[in-house]
Amino acid sequence: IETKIPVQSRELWNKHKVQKFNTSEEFEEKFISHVEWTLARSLYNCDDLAAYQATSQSVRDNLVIDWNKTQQRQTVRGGKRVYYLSLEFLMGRALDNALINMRTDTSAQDVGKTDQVLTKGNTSREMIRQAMKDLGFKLEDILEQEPDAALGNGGLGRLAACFVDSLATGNFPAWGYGLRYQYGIFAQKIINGYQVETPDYWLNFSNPWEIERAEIQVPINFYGYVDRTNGEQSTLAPSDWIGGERVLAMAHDMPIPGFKTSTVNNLRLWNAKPTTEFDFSKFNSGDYKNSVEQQQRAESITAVLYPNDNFEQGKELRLKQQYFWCAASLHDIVRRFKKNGRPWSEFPDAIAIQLNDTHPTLAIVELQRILVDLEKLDWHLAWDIVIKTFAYTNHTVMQEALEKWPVGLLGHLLPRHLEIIFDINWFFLQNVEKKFPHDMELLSRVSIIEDASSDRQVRMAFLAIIGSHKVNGVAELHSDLIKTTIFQDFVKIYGANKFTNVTNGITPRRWLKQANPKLAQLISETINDPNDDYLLDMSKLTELSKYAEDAGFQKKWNDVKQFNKLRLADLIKRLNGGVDVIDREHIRNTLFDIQVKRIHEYKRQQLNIFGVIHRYLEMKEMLQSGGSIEEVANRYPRKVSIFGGKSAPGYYMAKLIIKLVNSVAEVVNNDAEIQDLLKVYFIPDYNVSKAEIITPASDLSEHISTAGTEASGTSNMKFVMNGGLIIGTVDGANVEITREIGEDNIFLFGNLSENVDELRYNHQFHNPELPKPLKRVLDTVESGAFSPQNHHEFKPLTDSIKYHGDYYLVSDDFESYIATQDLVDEVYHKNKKEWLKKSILSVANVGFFSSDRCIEEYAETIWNAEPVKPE
Ligand code: 9GP
Repeated sequence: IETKIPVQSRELWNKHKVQKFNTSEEFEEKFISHVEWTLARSLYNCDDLAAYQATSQSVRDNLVIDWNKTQQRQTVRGGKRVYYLSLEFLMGRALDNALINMRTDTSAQDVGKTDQVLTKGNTSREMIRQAMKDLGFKLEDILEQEPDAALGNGGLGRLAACFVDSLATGNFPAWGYGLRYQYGIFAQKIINGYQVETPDYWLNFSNPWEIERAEIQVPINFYGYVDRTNGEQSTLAPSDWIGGERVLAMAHDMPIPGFKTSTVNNLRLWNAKPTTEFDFSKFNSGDYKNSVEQQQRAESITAVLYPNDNFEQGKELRLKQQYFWCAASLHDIVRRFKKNGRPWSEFPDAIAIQLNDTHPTLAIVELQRILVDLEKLDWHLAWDIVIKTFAYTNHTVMQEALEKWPVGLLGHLLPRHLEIIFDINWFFLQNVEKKFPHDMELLSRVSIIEDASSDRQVRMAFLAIIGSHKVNGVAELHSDLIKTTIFQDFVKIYGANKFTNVTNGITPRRWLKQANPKLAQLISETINDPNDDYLLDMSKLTELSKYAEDAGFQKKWNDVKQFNKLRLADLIKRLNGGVDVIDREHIRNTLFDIQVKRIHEYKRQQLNIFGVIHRYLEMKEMLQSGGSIEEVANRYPRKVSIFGGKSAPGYYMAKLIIKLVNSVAEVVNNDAEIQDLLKVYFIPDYNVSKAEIITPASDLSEHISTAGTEASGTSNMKFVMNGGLIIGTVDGANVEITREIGEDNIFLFGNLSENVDELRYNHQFHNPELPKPLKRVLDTVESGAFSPQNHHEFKPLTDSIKYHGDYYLVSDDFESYIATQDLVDEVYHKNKKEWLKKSILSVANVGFFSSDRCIEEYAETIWNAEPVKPE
């Protein structure tokens, strides 16, 4: 590797080589020097926040040493590099995760002997916990100081975060590229039952997990025009794009440690900055203030994350973000490649770029522009390189989530890119015409440019397919659906091999070990795996099946669940202003029924809350017709229905669903007659760190989307990994979950995706009668029972089912939903042994859903990439 340091000086460098801390004493020394030197504090003013900062800096120092070695190793070995482009990385907190991942193994004789382990180089969480205690702090309190890095909306962003963890764990030479938003997803407050958004300025205190790379600044252009005064008329020839506005992309790096490996990969996030160039024409004309203001606007590009999940709004600033990020990342990738001096034709052997959804599709166009305009490659040679380099992951079939950009807007912002898109489309359509002559309909259906309306649009998903060598869906059902619906024509054109499936996964380090330490401990003890190797090889969990019916083991299993339920009850009490919602005395016999995810009509939180209302009405009716509370409790045993999730700020119906949940909670929780048998609670500001408390506490979780709408879902996997059972539709990854854990261990209900069209048609043209129990629920809602001040408050919700075609088929699935909920009650309350057996068997067979398995599949079937292991 190149270096500027003369040979005679290198010895000195080696002599003073920085060292990692290995013992608690070395850690303590580091910690104190960071308190004093980095934070300029001391023994007398080191609070929990400062302690968190100093701990993180110390841990980061260790990671940085490995990070440097990893980068050197990957450069020297020269394997294929993978770049994961994602507009969202929903990382959550970093410190606890780093402590878990940088653990070293404990030898068998040291298990349980903390003080011995301390001196044996175990840099794991236990050592730091003890050291923190000695320094006067509690690790748990320190961890709580860290704000979530909430640079994502939901499943798509969290998937990217799990993937970078697995890429590092699998020793793949892989970087993530994203944006460093100053404001992550908004913080949600619930005021009088309504969602209120407040800004999440997560960088309020300096972020110890990022390394600012002030030396890596990439100039990015927007607007302007293509200059053809050099006489070259063809858009296929190298062209000069004269940008009209220029900003700088500055890199911020986040080290990503793998689990039980010294590989530390990089997540590079770009920040927009003004250039130092100055508009002298404005200055000279006396408009100094204006020219500075214009410069300052640069920063707005990376100011906020767009808060929509599965919905594209088409705002110019969003397109600017996308290009800014794609161009900066591509420039960085190309620069690194060029250092090797390899010919361009080897670019796809050296580099694989994965597009997380269509958001980074402009990267395809940017690489073509770099190769043709800047590197002067022949257009077709360049295009061949581009296709071999990129692969695209689709995450949705829903029309409103498929990105399209008006041709006018794209051409104004990126004039040269629009030319290239037209050329890509032209050659593509020619090939289609050759294969399927005279099929004008087909040509117009598959054209990148949608020409149906006066407002022509660029269809980003089509561009992504055409510019990639592989396209994958994220669960089997979804991958089949894209082939038969939205991308059907492309299967005809390219053949089915271009389309594949990689079922999503989650990292067991965060979602089991970190979120559920008690369960992790019980597992490692039971399967005799003190070094937690099962977190790398989840097939080891099948050992647990042996104990599924063992009474002693079931008791321990249940105790862990109760512990986690109490932990959640504490969180809820804290969020509820110190007032308990859940009756702790009966917590063992209270079923925790949880639905936490983005609020969306297709995810059907409305079905869940209508089910709750139905239950409440049934209970009330029993009491009114003379039933005793014991009889009611026998039929409708104790249950708490927990909701959580954010709605996009402009999504009226989703916000109304949140309000309905809170209004129902208000009535039900205060109804003394039902004596705490039913409680409802909406957890405000659901995020990754709350999910780590919520997920382990579920008895039952709900994944009840209309069949065919949820591409995969990943929280379903998290709940199963924590021993919660699922009530769900035959949708997304629920299908594979059923296959893996067995259909006896999941509560499935509802219509199948193949019936959805027919059911929708039926609603549109025949207006079928509502099932009686649902009608009663909707009538009650409309009577103002939950909105005494405004009887019409929830009418848009009830009307959408009654009069507007019930697009999400709530009425079609309602009866099977409540019947299945009855079954849940029966098993949970009447046959606890059976319930625990299902729970244990679920965890025993959840191994397939580790994101390590996903990454291996991507590496093998899409990237053709190999790990670069440390010696
Ligand atoms: O809605 C899907 C969700 O089902 C999936 O689990 C997640 C990760 O693959 O992606 C979501 N899609 C989007 O957020 C937008 O396409």
